[in-house]
Amino acid sequence: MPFERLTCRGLRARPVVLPLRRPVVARIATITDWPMILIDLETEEGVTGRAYLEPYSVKALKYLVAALNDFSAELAGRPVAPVDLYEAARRSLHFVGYEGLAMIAVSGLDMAAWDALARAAGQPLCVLLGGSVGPVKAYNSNGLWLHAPDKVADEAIELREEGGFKGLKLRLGRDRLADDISTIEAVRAAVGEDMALMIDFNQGLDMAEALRRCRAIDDMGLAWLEEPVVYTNLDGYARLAADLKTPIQSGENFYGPSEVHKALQLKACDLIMPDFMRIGGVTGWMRAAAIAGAAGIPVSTHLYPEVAAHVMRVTETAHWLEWQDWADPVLQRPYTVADGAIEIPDAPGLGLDWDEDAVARYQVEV
Ligand code: SMN
Ligand code: MG
Repeated sequence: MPFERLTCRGLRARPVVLPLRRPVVARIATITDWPMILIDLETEEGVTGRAYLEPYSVKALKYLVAALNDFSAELAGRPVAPVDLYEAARRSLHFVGYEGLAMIAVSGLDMAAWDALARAAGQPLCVLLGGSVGPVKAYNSNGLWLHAPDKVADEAIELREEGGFKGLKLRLGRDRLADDISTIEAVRAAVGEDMALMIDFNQGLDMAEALRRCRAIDDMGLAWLEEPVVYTNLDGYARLAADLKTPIQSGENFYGPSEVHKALQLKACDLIMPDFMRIGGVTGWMRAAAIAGAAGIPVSTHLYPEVAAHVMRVTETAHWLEWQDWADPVLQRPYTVADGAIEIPDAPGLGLDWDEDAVARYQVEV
C-alpha cells in the first residue's frame, strides 16, 4: 500500500466516565469512577488517529479537553508528523510549563498522531516503529487494593486466571504494617512461589516509615517496591535504593524523558515505569526508553496497555507491561491476554476504535 501523507484537519476530545469493576482503594485515594478523554485526530485524507487519556480525576477533564480543543485549532493544516506536532504543541503551552496538564495534553495528541501515521501506513504501530507483532509479558494490575488479606488472596487467584498471569501487583500501606505483611503472606500462599509479586505504596509513606516498612518486607522475595514516598523526593528514593535489596521502582509520575535522566543520574531507582500521559506519549516514551536502555535500567509500563504493548516491542530493556482492562467498556475490540502476555492485534495503528453506543452512555459534560 503506498504511504499516504496526512494533514491534520482537527481534533475531537470527548470526556467519558466509566465505572470501575474493582474500585481503586489506595493509601492516598479511593477512585470509583474512571475518567477518560477519547481523542480523534481527524485528517483531510479521511484517516482518524485515536488514543485516550486517563487523568484519574473527573475534575481534571475540563482543563484537558480545553487544551486539546486549542490544539485542534492550532494544528489544522499541518502535516501529521508526530515528532513535529509534539514539539509544536509543547511550544504552544510552554508559558504554563512543560510538565503537569500541559504535558498530559501533548501526550494525548502525540499518541493519536502516531496512531494516524500507522493507520495510514496500514501497519500496527509496533511495525511502523521498526518492530514486529508478538506477545508482551504482562502482570495483572486490575485489583489487589487495600482490602482484608483473605479477600486479596482470593482476588489474586481470580486475577491470575484472567490471563495465565505470572505477575500480580499488590497495593500496600494499610494502617498497620502487620496487616500488609499478612496480605503478602496470604497472597503468596494462594498463588505459589512462581508468581512475581510487585508492591505499590502509591507514594503513601514518609521517609522514616518507608525505611521501616520496606526493610520489614525486604526478604519476602518481592519483584519490586514501587513509589514508597512522594515521587519528587529523589534524594529519598536514592537512599531507599541504596538501603534495600529489593529493586525500587518509580516513574509513573515522571514528566518527560528529562525526569528519567535526572532520576537515573541520582540513582533514585533500580527500575522505571513511565506513564504514557506524563512521559510524552510515544515520542516521549522512545526518548525515555533510550535513556534507560543506555543505563541498563529495566523499563515497565504504566496504564495504557494498548500503547504499551506496541512500544515494548521496540524497547531495549523491556521488563513488564502493566495490564489493566479499564478502558475496555468503550473499545470495539479490547486487547486480549493469554499465557501471561498481552496480544497485539494485527490491525493498523493501535487498533483502537470506540464503541459509540458505550461512549453515548458514559459521555459527560465538562
Ligand atoms: C495506580 C494506577 C491507577 C490508579 C491508581 C494507582 C498505580 C499503579 O499507581 O501503578 O497501577
Ligand atoms: Mg503505581
